[in-house]
Amino acid sequence: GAPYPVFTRQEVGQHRSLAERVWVTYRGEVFDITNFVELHPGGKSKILLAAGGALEPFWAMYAVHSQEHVLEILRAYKVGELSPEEQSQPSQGDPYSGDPPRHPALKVNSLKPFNAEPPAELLTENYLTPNQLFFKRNHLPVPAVDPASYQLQVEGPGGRVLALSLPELKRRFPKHEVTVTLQCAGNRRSEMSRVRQVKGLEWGVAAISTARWGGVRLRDVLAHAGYEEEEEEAEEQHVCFEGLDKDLSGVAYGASIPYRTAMGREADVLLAYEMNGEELPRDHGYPLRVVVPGVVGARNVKWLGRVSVSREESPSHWQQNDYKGFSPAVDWDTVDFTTAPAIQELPVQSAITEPTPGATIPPGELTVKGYAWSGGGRGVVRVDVSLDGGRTGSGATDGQGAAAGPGLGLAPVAAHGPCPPRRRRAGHRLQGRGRQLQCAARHGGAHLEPAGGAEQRLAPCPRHRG
Ligand code: HEM
Ligand code: MTE
Ligand code: MO
Repeated sequence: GAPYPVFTRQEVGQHRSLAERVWVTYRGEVFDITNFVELHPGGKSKILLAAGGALEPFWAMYAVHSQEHVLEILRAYKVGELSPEEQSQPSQGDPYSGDPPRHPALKVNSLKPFNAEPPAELLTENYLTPNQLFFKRNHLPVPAVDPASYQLQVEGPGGRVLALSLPELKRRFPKHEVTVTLQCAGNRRSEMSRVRQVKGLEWGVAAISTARWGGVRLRDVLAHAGYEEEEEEAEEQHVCFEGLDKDLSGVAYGASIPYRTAMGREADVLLAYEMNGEELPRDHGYPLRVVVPGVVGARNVKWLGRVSVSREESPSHWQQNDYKGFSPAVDWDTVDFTTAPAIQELPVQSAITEPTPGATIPPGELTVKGYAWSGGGRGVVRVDVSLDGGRTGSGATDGQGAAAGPGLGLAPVAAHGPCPPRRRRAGHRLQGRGRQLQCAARHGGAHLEPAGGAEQRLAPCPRHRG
């Protein structure tokens, strides 16, 4: 076809609004994306940030764009090319280049931002997950915080702002320690997606981990700032948190929890500076993060910069337009986020971590390992393991499941179940994925069979059932 017209960066830079049309460059090509602005899944304001310039630094931040279907959209809007001498990119600098090193055992779901979980079978090796293996869920680059100049801002009643340095926090308030399990709302999404496609990171069963957190109590800090313990008939309020991790438009990660969760008499929400006896690692919020026992990971704001109390929940995207639950009848075209409350507690959760799906199981007694989590910071009362999809036998547990105390929950459970018939024959191998699992051996045996998404059950080999 006809060659495309050639433009300079300066010419592209004159198209920065809908009125002057919106142009962007990508890998030496020029695109007029005016007609796509309103259609952008990430919103109009985000896409306009790149108007008149290069997409690369933005797409480096939002890796969701490194997919063929995104490039296909872009191609349709091509209007020209940059002159060869202008094609060499001005050095952009990768916003993630300052991220900390990570443990190679982690299973990475997304590199930029970094999202990773431990291998399931390592998760149940320890009741407290080692810091390096603790799942990591970042929405943005890890901010580099200088502990010497760090100050936590706490907005008091009437708007007066209290600034607290790290040494001040540690000196002024008594240290508390709480063992808390964090679970990401997306934990096990890869299994949900087998039932119905859901949007988001494809987590396995290990976007959940437990640590002993050390720090100061949020209620002590808020009381110091002038807030009082919850009054019975008081209007509902929220404690809002802002992280120091910011997107390119300067918007910080944020979330909120109900005032009563923070200020109730029993409240043990922490501003943590220690994790499993070590200094809080950078990936987990160095130097200070919120830890809310029993509440979904998303509200446990890392790299905490600011705390305030408000009649409204946090205005953050992640409080308002994400981390909410809807009925199966709702899809991405019809969803109205204002109709659902923000997730705080998550429901009961349990998963088997060993054997893993598809594993070869040796003959003889089988040890099944997994975790059980009660939700809401309540203790685990009972763990049931069944070898036949729940039809019989729930006993057979001798797990350490009955963890007590606020915030406790993740209990590695070892269950020695009765072996299926003919267990003394050679081990069998399970083949295939999802519901197509087959027993390849000529004998019975137990294996993991995903049961409709949200849970896994231990079932006898289907060919040898009954
Ligand atoms: C999501 C296209 C520019 C931020 C998306 C998606 C597409 C898209 C197709 C959905 C991807 C998926 O879920 O599979 C484009 C195109 C752009 C552009 C064609 C330029 C011509 C930008 C810029 C920013 C941005 C400049 C940031 C400043 C986002 C975000 C999402 C997104 C945050 C995720 C939204 C969500 O998950 O709800 N974009 N984008 N985009 N985009 Fe863009
Ligand atoms: N806090 C900030 N500032 N930025 C974030 O991206 N991610 C949240 C929460 N706090 C996040 C954050 C989410 S969704 C989860 S599940 C937890 O942190 C994960 O905590 P972890 O990385 O310590 O496991
Ligand atoms: Mo999360």
